[in-house]
Amino acid sequence: MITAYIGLGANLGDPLASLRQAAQALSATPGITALRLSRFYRSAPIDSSGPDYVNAVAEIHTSLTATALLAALQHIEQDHGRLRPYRNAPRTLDLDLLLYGNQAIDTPGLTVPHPRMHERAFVLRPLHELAPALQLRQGTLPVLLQACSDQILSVIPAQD
Ligand code: A4P
Ligand code: MG
Repeated sequence: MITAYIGLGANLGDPLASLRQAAQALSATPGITALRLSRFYRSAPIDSSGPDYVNAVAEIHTSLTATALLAALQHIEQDHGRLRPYRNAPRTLDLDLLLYGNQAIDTPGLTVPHPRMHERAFVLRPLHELAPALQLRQGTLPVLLQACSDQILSVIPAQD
């Protein structure tokens, strides 16, 4: 079993509902167990456009290979009507494979750790909530969070 972290994001449609459904779909995927979900965060778009995003991170235990896990994420994205008109376009659901154990993967279709996660508060804050002691190649989560403290991010209250 590998511990993996998935970044969830959406800024079109009903983002909160999409993220909740995506977390349920992840839990229901064969080969994925023990899902722990962070709180939901509202965040201003980074290198992107449109309304604010809702973001969260999920920790899972999985027996799937990284490639099979990515395929499962893309399948869930498709179920949510994800269109890809251009890179970083607003989206109804984006599922990124952030970390897959401590493996480094660099193939044409998959780069892990996710190459931009260390500079994004909308990933680092929820990740820190789930795994405060986690270290990325670029540093500890608190140090990396300090470096992107200008990014606007707020916790969405649970009853929302
Ligand atoms: N791919 C390679 N590595 C991975 C990985 N680790 N996880 C490939 C997932 N996919 C990976 O992704 C394009 C291709 O990347 C996939 O076919 C897969 O084979 P995509 O999801 O179709 O395209 P994208 O989302 O436009 O690109 P990407 O790279 O996911 O974008 P980013 O960098 O993740 O940025 N601002 C806020 N506030 N919140 C957000 O969630 N998200 C983005 C997306 C930009 N700004 C944001 C947010
Ligand atoms: Mg993506």
